[in-house]
Amino acid sequence: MLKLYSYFRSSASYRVRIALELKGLPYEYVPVHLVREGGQQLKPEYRAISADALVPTLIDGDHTLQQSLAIVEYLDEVHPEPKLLPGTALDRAYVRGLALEIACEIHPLNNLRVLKYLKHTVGTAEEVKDAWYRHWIELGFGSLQTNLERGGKAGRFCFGDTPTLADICLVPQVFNAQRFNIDVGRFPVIAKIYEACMELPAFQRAQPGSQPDAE
Ligand SMILES: N[C@@H](CCC(=O)N[C@@H](CS)C(=O)NCC(=O)O)C(=O)O
Repeated sequence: MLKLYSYFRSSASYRVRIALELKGLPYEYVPVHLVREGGQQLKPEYRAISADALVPTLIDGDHTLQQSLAIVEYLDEVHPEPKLLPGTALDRAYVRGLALEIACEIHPLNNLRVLKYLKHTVGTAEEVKDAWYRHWIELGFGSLQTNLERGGKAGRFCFGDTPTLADICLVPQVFNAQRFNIDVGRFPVIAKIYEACMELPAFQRAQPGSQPDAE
């Protein structure tokens, strides 16, 4: 049985949960509370599993896997149906490009440890920190939407009519945006794809509110 160290609100964990659900893979859910007790990810027990103290971590047998995109691609290789990446090298590069726009250009700037550093070390006021959060999402969503339009490959989803790695990254990022009161309707292409994804039971089962540690 696969074991996933996750936090219900963690968007990187959410990516892996979507992939597991799309592929119908059962897994044990191990909650790591990122806020309680100063952050359970920082405790020695979890650091023994994840040196950089981040979720998700996927355990497959004797193997410990980190980094959500690497985990999703691993699952896609080992359990190829339904495929989460398209069939040609060019299309795979396109889909990975969309996914990485979110995973590299937006998400890391808004990670909890970055926000904590801004607040506690830099001394940033709460409203400035929130503005920072919204800034990077809005900037990133603007260019993501342009790239989706220019790419001309979107159907119901980012690439055609079946979900791919790009949708797996897009949905959790929209969830984060909504939490910070960003009007995602300003990015109609993204909003439409998000709605199409959320019609699928796999995305619904993976969403934060459906997790055992949801609050
Ligand atoms: N690039 C990593 C990002 C992992 C990550 O940033 N996880 C966040 C939750 S979404 C986390 O564990 N944050 C804890 C912290 O910042 O202390 C991945 O894709 O797995």
